[in-house]
Amino acid sequence: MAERTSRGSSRLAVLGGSPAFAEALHVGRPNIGDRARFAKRIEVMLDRLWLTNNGAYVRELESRIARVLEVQHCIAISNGTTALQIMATACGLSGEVIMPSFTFVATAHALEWQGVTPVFCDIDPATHNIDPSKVEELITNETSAILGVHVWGRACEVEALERVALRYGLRLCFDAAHAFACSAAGRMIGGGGDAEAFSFHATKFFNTFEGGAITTNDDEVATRCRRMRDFGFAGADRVESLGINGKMNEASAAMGLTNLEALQSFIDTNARNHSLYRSGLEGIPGVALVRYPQGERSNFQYVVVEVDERASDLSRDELQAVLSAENVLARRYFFPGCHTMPPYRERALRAPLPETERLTGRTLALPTGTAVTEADVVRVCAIVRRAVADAAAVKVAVAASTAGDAAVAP
Ligand code: T4K
Repeated sequence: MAERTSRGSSRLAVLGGSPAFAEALHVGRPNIGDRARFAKRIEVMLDRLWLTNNGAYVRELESRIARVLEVQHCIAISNGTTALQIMATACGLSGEVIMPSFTFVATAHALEWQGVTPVFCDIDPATHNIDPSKVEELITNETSAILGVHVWGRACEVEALERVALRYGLRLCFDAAHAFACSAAGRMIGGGGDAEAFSFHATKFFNTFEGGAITTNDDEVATRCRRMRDFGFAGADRVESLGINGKMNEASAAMGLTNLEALQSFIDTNARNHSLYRSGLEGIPGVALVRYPQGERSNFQYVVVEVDERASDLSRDELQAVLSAENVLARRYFFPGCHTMPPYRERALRAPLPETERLTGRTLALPTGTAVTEADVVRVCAIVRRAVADAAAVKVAVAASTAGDAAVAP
């Protein structure tokens, strides 16, 4: 990969210096395995004249993923949102489902699109995941399931959620979009609850361009998912259920097989970047890096900081503006929270979400992945450090540039 040209001056760009990066440094650049092996697979696919519909690459990918995730069934799907939808229907989710609001909006939309109402539950500020102790108060006669999200790839409290689900006879499913190759209490994420749904979107740790999968140890759920991703077909001309087109194509599966071969190198690069961020951000007041649990397997795909303005004297949004002026495009995942977005914002919350609301104002995802070099990380950390050190001047400059933007807005 070409070395990114970086420049920058001793002054922050927001204070009149030149940007540290000549080209944009993104969050979510794809991790891509060996190009020659991918190209070879595409040649074979073209020779085979088999492009989709449960092709050889899809079947190979499914069995390899099932082995990596130590789960009985893997059903490859066209994207993570469709995987959530098929999982929801295959697991019999109906009425209301309890889930966190602190997630990408696709988690809520997938349910709503199926005619299932998301009921938002607050999170545990220590884990950023659904708080099992707050689930019970949200359960009604309409509740059919709990849908946990392993945010940043850090596992939900699976056992505590299992206990609540068991006590009330609820289904338990997981959105594992962030959690490929991560573990929970020593077990690979993928075999939890009734089923788990992954995203293999381009920005995810493991990508198939667009793609996803449902994993489960339940034979019946697996059979239903397989049928439903193919219009409900159970054999030629035999439709046995409602279905949709959720099939993964062969080019995506070829990308998946290639990226699986490079999985360890992706983890190593992400772990290196995460550790560099940890040392580079150490001691900056009010900027806390979200850590991955010791003793678990992690993909380190998200470098997220929590900004506490009381200590940093800079808000998360001001820090984002500082980074943006340097051409570092940090993202406010997951702002502003699903419950504030249409159609959910029209509905009353069943219980307040104070921790969710606090956190959505504080988190910022910084660039990492195989496209981000050690030098990039060092430079980003230096910008953050300088921004907090110069907080008073930065605040004024950001406010002035925001006012300027507002003045030119149509
Ligand atoms: N559940 C959870 C918890 C999720 O996080 C997601 C997806 C889903 C479910 C649904 O799975 P999918 O149906 O997507 O498979 C991005 C992704 O589009 C989305 O997949 C992801 N979560 C979410 C967290 O992030 P945006 O709106 O931030 O996407 P976008 O297009 O702004 O791209 C993000 C960054 O990635 C940009 O800075 C540019 C960079 N990028 C993106 C693409 C597509 C690249 O450098 N190359 C690329 O090819 O949502």
